[in-house]
Amino acid sequence: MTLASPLATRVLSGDRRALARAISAVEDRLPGAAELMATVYRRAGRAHLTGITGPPGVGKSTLVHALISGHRGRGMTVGALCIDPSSTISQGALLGDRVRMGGFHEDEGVYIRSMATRGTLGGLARAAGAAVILMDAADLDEVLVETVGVGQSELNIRNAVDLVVLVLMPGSGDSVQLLKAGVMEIPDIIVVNKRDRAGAAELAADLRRTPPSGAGGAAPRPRIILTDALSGDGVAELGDAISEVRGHRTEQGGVGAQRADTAAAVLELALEQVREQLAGIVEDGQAAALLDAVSARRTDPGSAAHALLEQCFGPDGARMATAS
Ligand SMILES: Nc1nc2c(ncn2[C@@H]2O[C@H](COP(=O)(O)OP(=O)(O)OP(=O)(O)O)[C@@H](O)[C@H]2O)c(=O)[nH]1
Ligand SMILES: [Mg+2]
Repeated sequence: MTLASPLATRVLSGDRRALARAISAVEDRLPGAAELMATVYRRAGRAHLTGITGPPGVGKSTLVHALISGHRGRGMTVGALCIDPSSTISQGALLGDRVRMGGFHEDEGVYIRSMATRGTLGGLARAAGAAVILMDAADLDEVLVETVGVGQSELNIRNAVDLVVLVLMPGSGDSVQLLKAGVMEIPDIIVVNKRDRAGAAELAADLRRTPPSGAGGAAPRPRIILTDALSGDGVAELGDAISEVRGHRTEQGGVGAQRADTAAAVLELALEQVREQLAGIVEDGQAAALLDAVSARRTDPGSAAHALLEQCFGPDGARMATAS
């Protein structure tokens, strides 16, 4: 028996130290991590999962802190996952400090975790997705996931959460342009934080006037909420908006929508695994001769790609991958 079984039992019973170990096991890809995930997944699906994203410094962590307080006030247990794709510092030193130091460290009802890049962005997304499932399975009522992100470079957490809140502030003009241009995925809710600062009302009016276009297709207009995360002004309204959107989602999101979400999540994981395996072959130098052949124009990139797939998955796997 590997580490999976006893650890899974402890995670499912709400043991926070077991949860921490389980997330590390997934991050480090320890033997048994996949089995652990397979076991806990069956028991997850009860928590409310909310993504909080936006450009650096707009007040995401402060807002997460305020939301945690609100949830605790209603007796909910809360998990917060703070992800920083730009940092490679692991566990704590920098990340999520604003939340971590916010006085929750002695509260058993709050579990806070930070995650930084260890390998690829896809690898981080995979680990984050798994951490969310573990926190959900560990009997936390609300799970908040903070990620830095603007436009297409953002770490895609949409598949890991039920809904996404984009946080902006007056002066974060670039991201507003990206949103309008349809470069950025349309969030469910847009928060104009730092409403105490000049330009907040104008930004909100601007967003209302010109709704984001593109990426989301027929997606409904996002709700726009103004907050001051430091004073807590507007945070209750944000909490209500999150509940409402979630309610709608549950009513409308039939099996079809759920299957589409599941398909996206599974596809992303599969692609990440394929990507990692292929990259491993290239990085190990096992494909050096092949790459040299392309450089010397003895073979073309398409044929080389097929040969690489063959090297990784054997002739049958490669044939399936390039059949279409
Ligand atoms: N005036 C004002 N300042 C705020 C507000 N919310 C957050 N801040 C301040 O803005 C700064 C950044 O806040 P954070 O919560 O760390 O922002 P963040 O988006 O999590 O930042 P990163 O995680 O580094 O991307 C801090 O100095 C906060 O105190 C607000 O509503 N009004
Ligand atoms: Mg932050």
